[in-house]
Amino acid sequence: MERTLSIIKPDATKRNITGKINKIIEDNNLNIIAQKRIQLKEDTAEKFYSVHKNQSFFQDLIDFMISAPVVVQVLESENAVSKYRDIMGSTNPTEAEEGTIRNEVALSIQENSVHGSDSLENAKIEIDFFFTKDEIVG
Ligand code: IDP
Ligand code: MG
Repeated sequence: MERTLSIIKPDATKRNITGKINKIIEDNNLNIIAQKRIQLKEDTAEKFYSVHKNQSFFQDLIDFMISAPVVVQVLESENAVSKYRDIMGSTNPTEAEEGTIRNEVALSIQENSVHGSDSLENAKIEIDFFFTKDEIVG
């Protein structure tokens, strides 16, 4: 079994579609074993996305991520990391396959509704970034 970090982003919490996204997650047999709605602060968002700090879109991304609450989640299944990346679809929703979350609900390359860890190593780091051990009930 693997665990991965998911974030339901502000464009989705603002549109009241967190349940719709959770249904896609659960219909694909990923188990939501931790979940909380939080308001990111600028410094927290900057730290979480620090790998992108030299990208032209960095400040826009941070402003977007703090523009409304997010829902952070831990998902568990076999191959959870790559499985969730498949279910999310491509970063740019115009390139995301039918049936993926980003194809179904994302608005743009920035407002693309969900984050998912991109490797098992990063999944562990990102889960620890948001959750204590006792908040995760597998
Ligand atoms: P990912 O979320 O599919 O892993 P990353 O390349 O890690 O994509 O980028 C992180 C986030 O930054 C994206 O999900 C999106 O919200 C935003 N982003 C990525 N590329 C662009 C861009 O070219 N313009 C605006 N925002 C972008
Ligand atoms: Mg990424």
